[in-house]
Amino acid sequence: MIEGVLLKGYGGFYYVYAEDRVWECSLRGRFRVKDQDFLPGDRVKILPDEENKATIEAVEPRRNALIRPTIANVDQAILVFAMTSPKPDLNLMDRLLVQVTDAEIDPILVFTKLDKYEEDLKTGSEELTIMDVYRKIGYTVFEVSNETGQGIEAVGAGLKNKISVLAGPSGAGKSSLFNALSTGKKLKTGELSLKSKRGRHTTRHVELMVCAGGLVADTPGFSALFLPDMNRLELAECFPEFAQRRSQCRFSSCIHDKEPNCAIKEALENGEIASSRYEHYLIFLQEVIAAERRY
Ligand SMILES: Nc1nc2c(ncn2[C@@H]2O[C@H](COP(=O)(O)OP(=O)(O)OP(=O)(O)O)[C@@H](O)[C@H]2O)c(=O)[nH]1
Ligand SMILES: [Mg+2]
Ligand SMILES: [Zn+2]
Repeated sequence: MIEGVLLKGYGGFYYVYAEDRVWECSLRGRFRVKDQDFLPGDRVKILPDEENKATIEAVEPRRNALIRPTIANVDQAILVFAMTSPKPDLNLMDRLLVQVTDAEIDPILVFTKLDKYEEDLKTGSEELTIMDVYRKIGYTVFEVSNETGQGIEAVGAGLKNKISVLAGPSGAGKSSLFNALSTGKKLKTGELSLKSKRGRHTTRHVELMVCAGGLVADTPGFSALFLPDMNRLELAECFPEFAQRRSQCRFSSCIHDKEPNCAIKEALENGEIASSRYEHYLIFLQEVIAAERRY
């Protein structure tokens, strides 16, 4: 038996990546009754029979599972935002960071359209300093051009042997990044076409794809997000620059809003915490408090 990762289920078959190839698998009888339980990202054991065909014999317990997109065992989320056209929506970026951190998934920030941004600068556009703000907090930040390939290799180096999900607003360059990362080795996939002979398909299939030595899922863009169920203290935990300073607040229950002697507000006034981050924190805090009241 060999170990692999489920890429997708489609048309009654499951496609599993193992030993550097994709296997078309069917389920052992005992799995068949609960086959909706399989998600892309599930770690499975398969038994090959003929060439490229196998049966799934066992599935490991999941480490985590995202709801949208539905993928299990996600190691990292690559949050993709354009540096220009469109300008990054920092509220959405901070929201995504909260969601990902709350799910205990590592966030990576990739700023795209570096080529366009550099062109903009020549015509006197304002410099974008936000990348350094996020670097200073401790996030992993990349600046890339999917057009010229600048910075792409560095992003690819972090994908090896991991399950990654691309997320971010529409037009940010997620699919372009995926393509830029995929150049080079093309994998033999056999029957992996998503075109169904049985007619139109409205659901967009979630699938993992082999990319830069790891597995990556592209997702459609979105413009709004709701925060996960969390309490106010958990929210502050999702802001690393707050979490580091929290013990210096006068009250241990401080939510860094109206309380006196708050270390977060002091850091804000000293310019050690970015005002956009604190502003978004307050917006999210109101949402979390409103949600708490509903229960
Ligand atoms: N100049 C430049 N254009 C880019 C870059 N990355 C993406 N684009 C362009 O931006 C547009 C949107 O790119 P996509 O990759 O489709 O964006 P997406 O995030 O996948 O968008 P959705 O699938 O709608 O969520 C396309 O016209 C790309 O050619 C880049 O690094 N530089
Ligand atoms: Mg896309
Ligand atoms: Zn405080």
